[in-house]
Amino acid sequence: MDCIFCKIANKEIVANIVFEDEDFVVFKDINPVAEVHLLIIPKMHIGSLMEIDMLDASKIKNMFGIINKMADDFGISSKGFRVVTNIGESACQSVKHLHFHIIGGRKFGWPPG
Ligand code: DGP
Repeated sequence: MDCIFCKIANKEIVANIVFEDEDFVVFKDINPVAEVHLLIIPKMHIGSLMEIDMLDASKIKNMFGIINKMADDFGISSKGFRVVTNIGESACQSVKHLHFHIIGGRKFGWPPG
């Protein structure tokens, strides 16, 4: 499968990886929209959140724990940060491999554009 995030997970292409365990990789987004802009992906190819059943509950819990740890480690948890996953065309999902954006370091507006 020609998936850029699978290639990052498999180290076939370079990314600025800031965390990795058996199931997940966290790396810096190539087009950051804030001072801190990370992406967490499962190493397994999952198309979007709509296919979350491919991950068992303990791994999903682990993933959110990693998100919180990243927010702590990058100093954005105290002031607040945003976790976003885009699903499908209307939401502008450009990479069809499940990823959560972890974004912080500035004040955000609501609703999002
Ligand atoms: P989304 O629109 O939710 O599918 O966001 C995909 C994000 O992935 C987007 O913010 C840019 C980022 N991205 C795409 N290709 C690469 C890449 O090769 N390396 C890195 N680090 N980020 C990428």
